[in-house]
Amino acid sequence: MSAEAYRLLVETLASRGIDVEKVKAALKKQRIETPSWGYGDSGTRFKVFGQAGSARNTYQKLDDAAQVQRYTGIAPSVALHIPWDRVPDYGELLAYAQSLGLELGAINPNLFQDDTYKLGSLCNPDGEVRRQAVEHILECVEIAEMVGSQVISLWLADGTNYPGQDDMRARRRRLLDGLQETYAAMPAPMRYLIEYKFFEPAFYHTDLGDWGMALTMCQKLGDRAQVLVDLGHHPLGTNIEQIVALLIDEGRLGGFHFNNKKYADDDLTVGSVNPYELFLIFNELVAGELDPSVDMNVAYMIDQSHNIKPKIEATIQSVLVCQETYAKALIVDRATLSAARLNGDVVLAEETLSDAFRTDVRPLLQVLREEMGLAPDPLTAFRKSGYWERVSAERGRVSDSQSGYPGA
Ligand code: PSV
Ligand code: MN
Repeated sequence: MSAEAYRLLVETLASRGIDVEKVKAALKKQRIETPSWGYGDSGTRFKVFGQAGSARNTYQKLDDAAQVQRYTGIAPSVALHIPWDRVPDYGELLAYAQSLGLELGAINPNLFQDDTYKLGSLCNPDGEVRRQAVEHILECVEIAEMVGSQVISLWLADGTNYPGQDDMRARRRRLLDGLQETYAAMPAPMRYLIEYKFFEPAFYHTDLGDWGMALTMCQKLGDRAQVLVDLGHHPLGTNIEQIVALLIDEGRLGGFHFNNKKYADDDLTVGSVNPYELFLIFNELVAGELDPSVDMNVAYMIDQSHNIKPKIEATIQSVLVCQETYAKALIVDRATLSAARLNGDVVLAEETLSDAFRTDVRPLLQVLREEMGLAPDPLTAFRKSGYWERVSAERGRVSDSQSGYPGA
C-alpha cells in the first residue's frame, strides 16, 4: 500500500474533523492480552488435532506470546489459567516473562475440571467442595501477587442439568458467600472480574448466566468487582453493544474476552463472522473512553482456543482484528453523529457509523507500525521468520489427546 493511500486517508479523515495523530496515539496505547491456553493444542470434546509447533508448557507458551508481541507491538501481557499454568516457582516464571519483554496478566482459576465439581464449585451443595473452590481461588490470589498481576478473572461453570436438581436461590447465596470471602482476600488495586455464560457445561440453568447475574454479584462485592464480557457467551441475536454500554455506564465493565461465534461458544477468530457487530461494540468502547464522566479500566483479552489453526498465527490475526476494528471506531465522526442523533436524522446517524466501518484503515495501520518500529504486515513477517518451523522441529507433535481443553 502506498504513501498516496495514506495521504488520501488523512485527507478524508481531516474532512471529518479527525486528527490522525490523535488516532495513532490512541492506537499506540491499545493493549490486548493473549491467553496462555491459546498457544497449546486444543480442540473440541470430540478430538484434539495435535500440532508439532504447539506449546507444551507455560514457558513455551510465553515464548510464543513473545512472538505475538514482537510482531504486533500491542500484546505485551499473557493471561494464565491455573492449574494448567501451575509452575513450581512463580518468581522464576515472572523473571522469564520479563526477559521476553512480557508481563503476566489475568489469573484464571479453574473451577470446572475436578471430579468433585460434578454438582458445582462455589455453588455446590456440599460445603467441603465449596471450601475447595474457595481455597483454589485464594491460591490464585497468591499467584497473582507473586507474578505482579492485578486481575483475577473468574468464569464459573456452575449450574444444574435438570429441573429440580438444586435450589437456585440457595446456590446464589452460596455463590455470594464464596465470592465475598475471596474478594476480601484481594489486596487493592487487584480486581475481580466476573465472567458470565448463558449455558454449557450446565444445560438447564447456569449460576452466572448473563450480565445481570454477574453485575448484581459485583454490586454486592465492592468497587473492584467488575463484569467481564466474553463475546461468545450470549444467545444468538443478543445486542452485546447495549450490554457494553450499560456496564460502562454503571462503571462495571472490567474485562473483555474477544472471540467470535456462529452458533454457540465457538472460539472462532474475533471478527471473523460478524465484523460489523464487533465494530459496534468497539464504537461503544470508544464512546466510553471519550466520555469524561465515566471511568474506564478494561482488561482487553483474547479468549480463543484455535482448534485447527496454527496457534501463533491465529493469535496475531486476532490481535490485528482488534486493532483494525478499534481504528475504525476511532475514526467515527462523532460531532456529525451526535448532531444527527439530536436532530432525529436516523439515516445520517447510521451512515456516519457505517462510513467509518467501511473505511479502509490499513494504510494508517501500516504507517503506525513503521512508527512503532514494526513490520507493516505482522502476519507475513512472522510467517517469513521461520519461528514456527523451528519450534515445530524442536517440539515435535504430541500424541492426540481426547480432551478439548489444554492442560487437561
Ligand atoms: C469459558 O467458556 C471461557 O470463556 C472462560 O473464560 C474460561 O476460563 C476459558 O473459556 C477457557 O476455557
Ligand atoms: Mn472467556
